[in-house]
Amino acid sequence: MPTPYIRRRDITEETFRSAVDQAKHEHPNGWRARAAKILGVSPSAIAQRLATRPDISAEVFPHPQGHNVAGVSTLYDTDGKIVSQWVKSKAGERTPEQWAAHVREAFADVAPVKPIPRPKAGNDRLLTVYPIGDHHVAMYAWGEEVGADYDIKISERLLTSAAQHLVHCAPASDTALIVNLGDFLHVDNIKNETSRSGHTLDVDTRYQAMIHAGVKMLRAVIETALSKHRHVKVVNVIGNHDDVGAQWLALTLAMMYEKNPRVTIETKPGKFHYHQHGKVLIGLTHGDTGKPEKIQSVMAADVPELWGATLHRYWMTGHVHTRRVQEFPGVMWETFRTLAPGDAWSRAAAYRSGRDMTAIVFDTDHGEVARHRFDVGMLK
Ligand SMILES: [Mn+2]
Repeated sequence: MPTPYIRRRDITEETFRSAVDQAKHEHPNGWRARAAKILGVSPSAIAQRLATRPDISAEVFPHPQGHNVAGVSTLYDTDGKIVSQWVKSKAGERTPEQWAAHVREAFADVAPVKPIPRPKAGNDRLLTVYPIGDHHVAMYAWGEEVGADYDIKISERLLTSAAQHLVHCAPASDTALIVNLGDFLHVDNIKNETSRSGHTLDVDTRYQAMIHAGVKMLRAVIETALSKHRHVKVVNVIGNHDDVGAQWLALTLAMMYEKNPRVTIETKPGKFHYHQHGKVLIGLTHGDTGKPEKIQSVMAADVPELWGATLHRYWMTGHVHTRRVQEFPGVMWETFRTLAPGDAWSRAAAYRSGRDMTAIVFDTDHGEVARHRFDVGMLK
């Protein structure tokens, strides 16, 4: 009776392995023929199948160490018993299965990038702005001296927690604007100084540790925002602590997200940035280059067309680590607090401020319509 033809790929690895085990148990000397019977295939199909399985073929076809079985020729008698067999082996060549195992091993500790699905619903009338006040990553503060500890780890926990809370509270506005208001990085060179004034700073601790943590934190904020908002725009404002750092930070993020159509990283040079949302115009600058009285009219001078096309205009600034809101003709000025505590220098200079981060929601026609706040105390 002819053996029914079964394609080798129709037999699962599990079925094949268990048939081989059963056959070896029942007929230790004629197990290949027995396995062929169990599976309803020809004995040569078993031999071919074994040749594709280096782990099993290593057990059954003796061959030199470091070689792989490249092929097997078997001569059977009329009872299905093996009369003779050629085992062909090849040195050094890896099977596809071995390559796959090597690749798996090499990438074992790399966490897979999870694509963040585009939110299904979105409100195109709304814009949510997440201003990040002077975060001073790598600033060191000694709690006993200034009232609260601060280092790289604490700064990361604070910012990622605040972002998660605020994104959770925010409406599903189509667009999110994440604004690093400047002084995101505490030091600007390996001498632990600012670039312009050369102030010596209290630092935790190495430049490379700071930039690793800084990029990681901003990435976490962006990706949290992507879970709620269809489009995320990021502006990195240059501060007086990160004249140089803010520039490479923007380029780094721009390259990181260049293939993601849902993320826009502003790379326009200069210290003043503008974002229009319907009748809303938002100006962004650190605030170290002039008092609000001087800067407020810069908006009309820089972007007269946008000034003319809008009704609700806002400046968002950092630098002073304290909340101040001031209304000028045609534009509001606001400075934001920071999540970071004061360092020894600012405490000695008698600066005292609350610590928080906010998310502000704007409507295309009516300007600011809602505001959410994360207080540092909420972390505990
Ligand atoms: Mn500053």
